[in-house]
Amino acid sequence: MHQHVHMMAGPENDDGDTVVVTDVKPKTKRPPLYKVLLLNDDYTPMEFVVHVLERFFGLNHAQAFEIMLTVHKKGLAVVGVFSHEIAETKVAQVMDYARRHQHPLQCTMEKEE
Ligand code: TYC
Repeated sequence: MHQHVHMMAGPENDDGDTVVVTDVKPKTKRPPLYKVLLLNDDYTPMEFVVHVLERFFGLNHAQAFEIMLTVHKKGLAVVGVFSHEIAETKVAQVMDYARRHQHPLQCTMEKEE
């Protein structure tokens, strides 16, 4: 545990300086994690979304189909949780892949609480 030393001298203190030692909380914050979200739309084919989830998120077909259906019914779903750099890469890969195939599929990221 790290400590701070305080030297205190007061006018009405006749015994000289007083040493006060206080503990300092070790501040090693883990880096924040980011949720990658897939958004529903009316035009992107279901099979394309399933393919995207398999290709970029390492899901098997059943997992990918399940998440695709959740997005379709609820409007969005978390498809994974990653470091900032990995999340940014996934979002860029999905957005670029959708654009190249002329689908309006949207993918975003959001800091985890
Ligand atoms: N709603 C789309 C459809 O009915 C399917 C879809 C699912 C689109 C998930 C986007 O992220 C999405 N064809």
